[in-house]
Amino acid sequence: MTDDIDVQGDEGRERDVTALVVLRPTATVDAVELVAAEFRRLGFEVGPFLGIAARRDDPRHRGRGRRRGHRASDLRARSDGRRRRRSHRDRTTRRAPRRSDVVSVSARVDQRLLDGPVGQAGGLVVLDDVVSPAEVRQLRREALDVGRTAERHLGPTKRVDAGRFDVPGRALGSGPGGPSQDRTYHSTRVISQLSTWCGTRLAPTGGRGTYSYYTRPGDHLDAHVDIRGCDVTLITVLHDSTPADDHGGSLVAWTGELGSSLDAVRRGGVPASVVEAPVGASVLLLGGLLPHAVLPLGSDGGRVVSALGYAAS
Ligand SMILES: O=C(O)CCC(=O)C(=O)O
Repeated sequence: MTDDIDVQGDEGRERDVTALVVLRPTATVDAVELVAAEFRRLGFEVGPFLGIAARRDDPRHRGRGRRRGHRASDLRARSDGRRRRRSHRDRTTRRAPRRSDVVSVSARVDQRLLDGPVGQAGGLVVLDDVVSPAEVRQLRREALDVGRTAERHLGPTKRVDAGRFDVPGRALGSGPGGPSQDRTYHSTRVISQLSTWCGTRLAPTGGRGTYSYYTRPGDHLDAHVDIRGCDVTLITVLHDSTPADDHGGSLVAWTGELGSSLDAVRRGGVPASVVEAPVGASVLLLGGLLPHAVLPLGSDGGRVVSALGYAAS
């Protein structure tokens, strides 16, 4: 994500900070939405997008920008470091943002995911061969290391749209991946296998994944779907010392609510399935479409996972 986008800060007034998101020609609409979601998470109010350009290679938009006098270079920083100053005419003639562009791109991708093998299986599958036992050992070693400095994340659910802009309530430790996880995350073999499972092309959402640590009684992640730009998630279980007869700390998913708003799940009464994934196995889920959660950990044991997000196209 950071490779795709420049964010130019502008100090503004003390409580009125503005930021201009500048697309590189290869940035996707989902990447813009991901940045917007991150700003919302940080407590900023995000106004309407000033302009959204589809990828230059998107056939729907081929030639359009040129006819209108817009070039990809209008939307990116100049390589010599100077910023192009937009003329008054640019500002008044730039195509107005169309929410429908975003919705239609996302809807088509969502449909491809729903039609793919994982979608047809209810939104998730448990795989025991996509991450090899040797890779799992390396991830586990790295996770133990990162765990020493993992940050605690605590907070209640913040509802925004009963969907991908919501912030789920949580209590867990989290830390960034390292070289071992990076290798798995960006492995062309892994990406190609996951893409086949999902029935559409995937690419890492960002440069790095994370490790999550459910280690204290009550640690959990409330019902949510993953943020925009993170359409598919690969959760690899690296450690699980919770009692076999206790679902605390387990991943659960509302497969009957695939593609639905979170409100129904939050009202309660909708059955969830506990995902049985032993240590070493990976859960591949359509995290942007499938409501899921981690149940509060009981008083014994803990669970550590590697979490990798992928954008679908
Ligand atoms: O820990 C898990 O099994 C799931 C984590 C999760 O839901 C997420 O990272 O979005």
